[in-house]
Amino acid sequence: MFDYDKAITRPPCGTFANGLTHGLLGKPDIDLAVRQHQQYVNTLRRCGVEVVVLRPDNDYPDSCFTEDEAIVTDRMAVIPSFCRPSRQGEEVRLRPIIEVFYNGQIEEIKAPGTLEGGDICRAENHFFIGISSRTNEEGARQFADIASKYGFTSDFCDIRGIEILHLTTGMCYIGNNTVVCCPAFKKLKALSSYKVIVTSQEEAYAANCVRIKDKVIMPEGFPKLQRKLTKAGFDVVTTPMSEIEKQDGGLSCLSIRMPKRKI
Ligand code: CIR
Repeated sequence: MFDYDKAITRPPCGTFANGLTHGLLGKPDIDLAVRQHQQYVNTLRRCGVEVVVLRPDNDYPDSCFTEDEAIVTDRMAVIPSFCRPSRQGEEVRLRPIIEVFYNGQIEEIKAPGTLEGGDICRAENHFFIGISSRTNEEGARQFADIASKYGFTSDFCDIRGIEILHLTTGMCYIGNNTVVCCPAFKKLKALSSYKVIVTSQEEAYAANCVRIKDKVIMPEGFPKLQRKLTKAGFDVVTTPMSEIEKQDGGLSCLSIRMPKRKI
């Protein structure tokens, strides 16, 4: 599942600092955010992925977080449904690009369902579906139904009592039946059959990493997790994320990773 072909990204735009954020880390430096995004794109390329870089879109301050705008697999693509007005419409702007690759196998989350791509975490033929402040039970149920139509199983992970934005903010699947997660997620029932690498509390942000082919990309500056992953046999590369973090974005949020199509 990590043999991605392409990734779709969009650089932070001029209105990036007006996006949604809990704001605890201060205002982002937009020029630095754009440079960090460029480094992220270069890292994806070094991992062997062809990267599509879209034009920045000032109408949508959070539009660099493309992960939220579509969920894609080798079998189908799903167009999500944003609940926050400032993000509603991002998925419409992205859809023509998804259609180029997924003509005929595009599904949609429909109102009153809401769902954002950041609440979907794939582990082989299984999906963890976060129920969060952005993804409601109806949206999660619709996604599970779509997934099952294409041969995937799924589990719901209710993270509403946890101070975290999306499911992928706090966990990722990196292969070999292994999940990386933040301390608050370690008791999630859905993880009970996985090998779980838990970050320390001060490194919780780094739980959002991305496996591409034989590499795991993680944010720069989290040495404890880097050591744990290396010790577990993963080939780790890092990239700076400080300005993206200020807008509540993690490493996975900056791209839609497209596996090779089998159909
Ligand atoms: C938002 O609050 O929607 C953005 N500022 C951050 C989105 C991060 N995306 C993600 O976790 N998948």
